[in-house]
Amino acid sequence: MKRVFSGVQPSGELTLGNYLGAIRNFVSFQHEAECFFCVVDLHAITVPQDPEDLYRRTLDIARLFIASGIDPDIATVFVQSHVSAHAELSWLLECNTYIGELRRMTQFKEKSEGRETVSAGLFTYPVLMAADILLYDTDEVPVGEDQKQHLELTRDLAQRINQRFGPVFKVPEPYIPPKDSGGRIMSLTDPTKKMAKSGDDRSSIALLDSPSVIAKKIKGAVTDSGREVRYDVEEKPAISNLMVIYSLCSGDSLETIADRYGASGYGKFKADLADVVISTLEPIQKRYQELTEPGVIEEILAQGAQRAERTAQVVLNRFREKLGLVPRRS
Ligand code: AQP
Repeated sequence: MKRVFSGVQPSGELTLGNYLGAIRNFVSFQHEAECFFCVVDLHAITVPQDPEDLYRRTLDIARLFIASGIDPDIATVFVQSHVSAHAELSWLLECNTYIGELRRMTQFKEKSEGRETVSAGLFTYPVLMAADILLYDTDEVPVGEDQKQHLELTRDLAQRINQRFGPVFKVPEPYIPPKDSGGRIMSLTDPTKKMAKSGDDRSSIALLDSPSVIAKKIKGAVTDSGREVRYDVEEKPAISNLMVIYSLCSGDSLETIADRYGASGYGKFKADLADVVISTLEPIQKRYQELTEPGVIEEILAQGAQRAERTAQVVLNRFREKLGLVPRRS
C-alpha cells in the first residue's frame, strides 16, 4: 500500500489556507494509502514560541486533524517530538547536505528577513522536514505550493544518499493541488501574500474563528477595482482568491460562481461567501469541542507515536547500518 506523510507546525492558529491546501487532502488520502500525519512541533521552535501557546496549539492541531475527518484508527496521528528518530535522522542527513543548498531556500530568506537574530534551526529546517518524510518510506507528500522547494531538497538528499550508500530511502513525490484548487490560498488583506498562521490576524480565517469573526473578516477583505466577480488572477487577484475559497468550500465551480455573482457586486458575493465558510467550519468546530475532554487527544497521540516509532526505527536503523554506525546491544 502507498505511504503518505505530511505535517503541520503549531506556529499559530490553524488557518483556512492550511485546511484547503493540505488537511482536506489528508482526509481523502487516508482511504487509499497508509498515512502518517504529524504535528511538527520541532519545526515550530525554529522561531521563538511562547511555551504555553506551543503546548496548547500542539494539542489543538491534533484535535483539528481529527475534527476535519482524519480517523486515528486508520491514519497514524502523532507529535513529531514524541518520536526521537526524527531529530536523529535529521542530524545524519545534515551531514550529507550542503550549506549552498540550504542558502537557496526561499522560505528561509522570507522567514529570516527583518529578524535581529536567526536560529541555526531555521536554516537547517528543510533537513528536518526531509527526515520527517524519509523516515516513513513515503511515496507521496500532500502539501501546499510553498513547500515545493523543500520537497525537491528531500528528493535530492534521498537520491544522493542512495547513490552513495546503496538503496536506503524511497524517493517521495509531492502532491500539490493547483492554485485554483487550494494549493495557495492568499491573505485576505494582501492577495500577493499567502494566508499564513503567523500573519496579521485580519489576513486569515482561523479554523476556530466564530461565525461573527469570520463574517467580519470576509467583509473587511480587500477587493480589486471594479465590481464584477470574475476569476482573473492577474487583474483581480483578491476576488479570484475569494472565489477559490468559495469554490472549495461549496463544491461549485469557478464558472458557476462567476455566473451567479458576476453582475451582483462584491457585497452580495462576500455575504454569501461568509455563509459558505461558516457552514464548512461549523461541523469541524463542533467535533473539535468534543475532543477537548481531558486525556482524549493525549491517548490518541500516545498510540500514534507508538505506531510511528515502529516504522521510523526500521528506516533509521537501515541508514545507521549503511553509514557504519555500531548498533547498541540490547
Ligand atoms: N495559504 C496556504 N494555502 C495553501 N496551503 C497552505 N499551507 C500553508 N499555508 C497555505 C500548507 O499547510 C500545510 C501546513 O503548513 P505548515 O504548518 O507546515 O507551515 P507553513 O507552510 O509555513 O504554513 P503557514 O500557515 O504559513 O505557517 P507559518 O505562518 O508559521 O509559516 C503545508 O502543507 C503548507 O504547504
